[in-house]
Amino acid sequence: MSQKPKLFGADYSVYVRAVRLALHEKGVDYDLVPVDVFAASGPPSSYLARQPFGRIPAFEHDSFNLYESGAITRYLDEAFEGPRLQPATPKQRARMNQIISIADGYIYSNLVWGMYVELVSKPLRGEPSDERRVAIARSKVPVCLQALADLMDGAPWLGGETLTLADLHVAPMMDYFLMVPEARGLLEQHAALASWWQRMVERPSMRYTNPRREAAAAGALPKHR
Ligand SMILES: N[C@@H](CCC(=O)N[C@@H](CS)C(=O)NCC(=O)O)C(=O)O
Repeated sequence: MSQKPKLFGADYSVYVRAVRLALHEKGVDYDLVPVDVFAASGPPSSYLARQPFGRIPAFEHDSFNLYESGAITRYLDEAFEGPRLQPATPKQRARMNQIISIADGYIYSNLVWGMYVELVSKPLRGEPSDERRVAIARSKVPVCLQALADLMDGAPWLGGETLTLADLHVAPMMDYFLMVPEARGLLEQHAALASWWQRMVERPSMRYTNPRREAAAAGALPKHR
């Protein structure tokens, strides 16, 4: 019998959340093993055997070790029963993969780090924002949102007619971005994208993996990263 997968990481991480969303959408039970990469002392040195770059998440299933969230979610989709989270045709799959690359290449750096971390997380910690970094990110935000809206092309989900790994990869990043005061107005300039976000937040997987909900339940403040 297959063992319960283990996911190493922390609930505040957008990449850990993307994998958790895939696990929840597939209906796969798993253990979340805490690893805090932002701890003052850094991740435990033993963790580097799982993820040599010191990032979260890492994953283990039946003695098979894997890191890189995109590889993990694709593995989960193919190795486990449950709803398919990758489209059937090469073109639709390419579109899904394109959106995941856009998230990794442009959305994470600009919407999460350039906007959320600089304008929400740092001020909460009493640190000044890096205005140069904010200016660069601010100029890229409309490009990111327009690209997502264009690629949706009128479909309900980012990658087409059904929920895919692309939605699960982008949603945790969008969640942080939307904590920036100006973000909601920017999103609402794209009606299809705003409707997509509404559909996403209503999913039980999104509610269950909400780091603010988990932090509140534990009586702590979220770490905001
Ligand atoms: N390409 C990696 C990215 C993972 C990643 O950047 N995780 C962040 C947390 S969301 C992290 O571990 N950051 C620690 C650091 O930058 O030192 C993946 O897809 O798994």
